Amino acid sequence: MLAEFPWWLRVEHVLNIIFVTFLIRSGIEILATFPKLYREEDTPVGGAWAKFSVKDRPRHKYTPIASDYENYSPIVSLPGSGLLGQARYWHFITVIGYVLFTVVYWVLLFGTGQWRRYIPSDWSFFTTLYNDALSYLAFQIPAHPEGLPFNSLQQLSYAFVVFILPPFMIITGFFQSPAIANHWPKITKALGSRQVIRTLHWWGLAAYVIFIIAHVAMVVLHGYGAEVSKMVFGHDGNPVSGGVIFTIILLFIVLLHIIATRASLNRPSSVEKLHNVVVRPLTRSLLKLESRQNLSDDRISEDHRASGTPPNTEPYLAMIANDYEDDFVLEVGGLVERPMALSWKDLKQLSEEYNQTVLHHCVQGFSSVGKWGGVPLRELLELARPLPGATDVAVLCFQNMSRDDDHYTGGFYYETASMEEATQPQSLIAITLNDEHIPIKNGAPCRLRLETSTGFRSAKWIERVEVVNRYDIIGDGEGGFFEDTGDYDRLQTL
Ligand SMILES: Nc1nc2c(c(=O)[nH]1)N[C@H]1C(S)=C(S)[C@@H](COP(=O)(O)O)O[C@H]1N2
Ligand SMILES: [Mo]
Repeated sequence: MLAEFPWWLRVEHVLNIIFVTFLIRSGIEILATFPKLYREEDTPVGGAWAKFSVKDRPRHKYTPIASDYENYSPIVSLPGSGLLGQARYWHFITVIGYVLFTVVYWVLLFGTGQWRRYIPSDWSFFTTLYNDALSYLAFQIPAHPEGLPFNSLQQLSYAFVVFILPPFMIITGFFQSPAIANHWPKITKALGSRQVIRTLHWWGLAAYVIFIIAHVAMVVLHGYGAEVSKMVFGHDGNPVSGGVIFTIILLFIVLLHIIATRASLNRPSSVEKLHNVVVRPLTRSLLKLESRQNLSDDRISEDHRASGTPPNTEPYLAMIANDYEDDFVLEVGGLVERPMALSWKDLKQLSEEYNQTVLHHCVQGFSSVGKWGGVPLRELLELARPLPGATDVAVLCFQNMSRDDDHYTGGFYYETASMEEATQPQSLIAITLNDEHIPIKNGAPCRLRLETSTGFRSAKWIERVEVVNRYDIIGDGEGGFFEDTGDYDRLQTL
């Protein structure tokens, strides 16, 4: 029964090639935007244990994270050219299919007894394994045990990629989601926290790549036609037609990759639409996972790394230079019963020493731990009393990206959040970082913190909070600066 391959297992094999290659290419693009791996929870300049970068960079103390981007070729990454938003769309579209597929595959394997194909049933397996390894080292192809289509070494590596690697990648992948990681901070810590999880996910990628290289090499070594015939007809009896048909299937998969790459480069909004249909139900439900972080103070990063360049106008600089406790006012207005103008001191008083020590997840991959003090947004909203019909909260910034930041073009930075998100317990208008005024680079005098999303939604240098009944008429209508310009999702909970 195990000598031949049932039809569903052959279909599964093709789907697996599609899913895994899409995940690998888009995953490499995601890695490329912060091509470094860390052992610690945070990501100090110069502290990486691995770098996948060819660029030479100036060694300033303050290096903008945006300059870390690598633009890999579309041959290795999907879609190439450092398009992180598009790469994330593909990664998440694929992962939804991949998770469902893995579940169906396992159910079929266990339901039909085909799992015995991969999991050895007695201890003599290890003697066979040793002998088979010796055979390979002597450049001889080991014999198959009776009734099985592959030898012990193949069996072991298949067991690894079928039963161990997928759940490992799914868990380490999902725990990179800020919504998930920050809702279960203890599990996150037990897994080693943000950067260790990211590193583990990278090792999984390496394992997939090594497996694929070895697997393809073995197929060629054992005889391409006969081997792929098993994956077309279920047995090795038709090496010629099997070889031709399988090659056509592979070419079709290459075509899928070309179509996906071109779609991202030429019609990014159609990929976004596909993403919204497939992935939004998940990201929307992740919004229900409130951030429950209360990290211990000894985890606070020495330097909370920054992304983006501060506003560069005279009024802003004068305000900062003149100790803004009296000069700064945060306006809270729009669709509210009681518009307010709050000074830094007012905010300080309203905050009643409220603090949250939390892990920051930049969409590129860097992380820091900071203790943010300020006024929970829902308390501010309770004071301002949103009018009926209010749906979203917009925060508007002093910073204009074209004017202030060499890495970007576009207008004023802003962000919006649904009422549901804005009123979560750790959605915060922050005025202090680690008990001090927020440093300029991290958003002085005041910033938003949205702990269930990736970092770009936590707008810095804000001057106005505006309650609105629609956000599609602000900026380009996508809900925020990077949503407008960088193909990111407003519900960036993954
Ligand atoms: N106004 C403004 N806010 C911003 C940004 C920016 O460029 N401008 N960068 C965002 C990004 S991409 C991240 S990761 C976080 C970084 O916060 P930090 O600098 O305190 O680490 O701020 C976000 N808020
Ligand atoms: Mo970021």
